[in-house]
Amino acid sequence: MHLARTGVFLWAVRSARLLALPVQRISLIDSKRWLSHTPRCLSSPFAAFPEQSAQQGSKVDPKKTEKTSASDHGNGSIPESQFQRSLASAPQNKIIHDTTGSGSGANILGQPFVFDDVSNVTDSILGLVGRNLYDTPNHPLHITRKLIESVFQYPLYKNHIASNPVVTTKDNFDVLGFPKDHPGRSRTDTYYVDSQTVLRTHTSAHQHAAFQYMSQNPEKGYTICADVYRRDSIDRSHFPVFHQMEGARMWQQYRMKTTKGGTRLMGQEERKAQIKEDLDNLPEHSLEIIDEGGHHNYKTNPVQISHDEKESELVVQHLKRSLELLVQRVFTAAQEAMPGTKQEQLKVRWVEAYFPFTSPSFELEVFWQGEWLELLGCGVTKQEILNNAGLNDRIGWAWGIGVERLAMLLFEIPDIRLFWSQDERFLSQFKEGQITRFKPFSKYPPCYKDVSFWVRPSPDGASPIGAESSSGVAAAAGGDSTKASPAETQPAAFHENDIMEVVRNVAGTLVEDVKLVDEFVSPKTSKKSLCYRINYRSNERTLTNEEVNSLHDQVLQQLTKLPIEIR
Ligand code: FA5
Ligand code: MG
Repeated sequence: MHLARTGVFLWAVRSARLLALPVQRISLIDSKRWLSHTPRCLSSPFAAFPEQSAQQGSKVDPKKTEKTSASDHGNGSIPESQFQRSLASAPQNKIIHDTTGSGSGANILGQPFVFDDVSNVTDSILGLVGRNLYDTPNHPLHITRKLIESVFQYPLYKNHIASNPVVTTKDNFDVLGFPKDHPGRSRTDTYYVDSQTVLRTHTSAHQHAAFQYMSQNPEKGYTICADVYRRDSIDRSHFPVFHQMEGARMWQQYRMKTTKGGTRLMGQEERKAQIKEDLDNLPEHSLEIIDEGGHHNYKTNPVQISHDEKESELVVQHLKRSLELLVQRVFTAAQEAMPGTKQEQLKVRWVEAYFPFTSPSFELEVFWQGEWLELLGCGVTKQEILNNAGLNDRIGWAWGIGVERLAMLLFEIPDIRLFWSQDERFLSQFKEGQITRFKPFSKYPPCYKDVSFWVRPSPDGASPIGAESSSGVAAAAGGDSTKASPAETQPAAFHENDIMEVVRNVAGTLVEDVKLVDEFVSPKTSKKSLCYRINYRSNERTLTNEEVNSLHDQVLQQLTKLPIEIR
């Protein structure tokens, strides 16, 4: 990475120093205060916005605490079963079976849930809920979060965190405009607690609540940091729980005093001029950016019908420049921390994207370890979503960034599993407000094991393999619905994520990656054969043969429950 010593560089250095300043303390609102209904679970964690730095405890939107489906028994018409009651005092974040053995449920962060046919959360995933790594001082994710917050700072931006990942499907999908058949809603991509409740797949699940908060508060933007959950592939840059940070900024038409003593609404032209002024006030930067989307394709990535083209374009420019400054800021901080080290020129590019809740939409990618790595998604917020939160007079942008992706680049952490390490050799390397290069303690040997099986022919064109986006990221948060054919949302005979889930459940962080290494169709039976290679490798120690054999036997045993035929 090479960053020129320009005026912008000085700006970045100056702002990097802010890291050392005491940051605004986020005061947590007691989430129980936000609970106002008792649906099928004994009580609900569906807080409008459980934690934020302002004392807004009374501003809960009653609509947000209603379940939406006809199967909602939130009025208490269904009596609580003994099992439901017992879950309330059961150990947290573990699947509990009822005495008949036919029902199950869990107490997730103090909230009891009875599972239904749609539930697919597992013990291994629930075991990771509530670790709050992004809120643990001296953890690289916390340091990265603070670095991002220092770019999007109070009082212009309010910095929030949201520690309870259990949200309604309404908040995670419906209010954001996800079509009913969006692949992100499928059980192969998303962890369902029950049919109306998921472990959030993205921080955008809190967007509506944050917008409502903004409709009553003076800040012009916000950030939210949280853990998010996706059933996804297993490799060094994907983990089923990761962290996101969401940001938004908006401009408002507002009432101004006139010379005659009355007031008038500041019109769209003035708002446009304000965006232009704010854009001009953003510093220039010296990053090399590839931006073919400078003139983006209006057919596939349109300006919204209700928006003025020029105004939307200004919002896009402000969005892109703000995020480019973030990238420059982050990498300047890294360079500052490691003076004298030879760093490669940072290559960054904008590509067009699709999200149900923004238009136009973009993704920012950086060149990392020989390939383009997606850092974030963003776009101009859909006006309908703003209007639904009472923000009819605003226009604005939003983004969502993968915190690990940034932290891996910053600290040179080579494997996403390391963030979950409780090994002191990892944890002791990081200090609040400092960027230091990770020193691997040792590279332990890999142990490869293959598993081959036949898959049943798929129903009507459903893909037997994961419905992945072109960027290799699951569509759970709306990434690439354009690229997944409608058939992909039908239940496939087999989904790759099911294999990943089995491996994860048995071996957790002891598997580095799982790759498809062979695929063929038998000319005789027309059945498809797939071979996956599992790389058992710990970041912390050498695994013994015995241990790996036992893990692999358990994986094979668990795989027999899938609609596949082990060869
Ligand atoms: C979203 O989640 C959108 N909610 C982002 C957004 C917000 C767009 C607001 C527009 C407006 P996406 O699925 O692309 O988008 O995820 C955002 C980022 O999370 C990705 O760019 C990537 O950096 C990170 N990410 C996605 N999946 C994983 C994973 N399995 N492991 C680690 N990081 C991931
Ligand atoms: Mg994406």
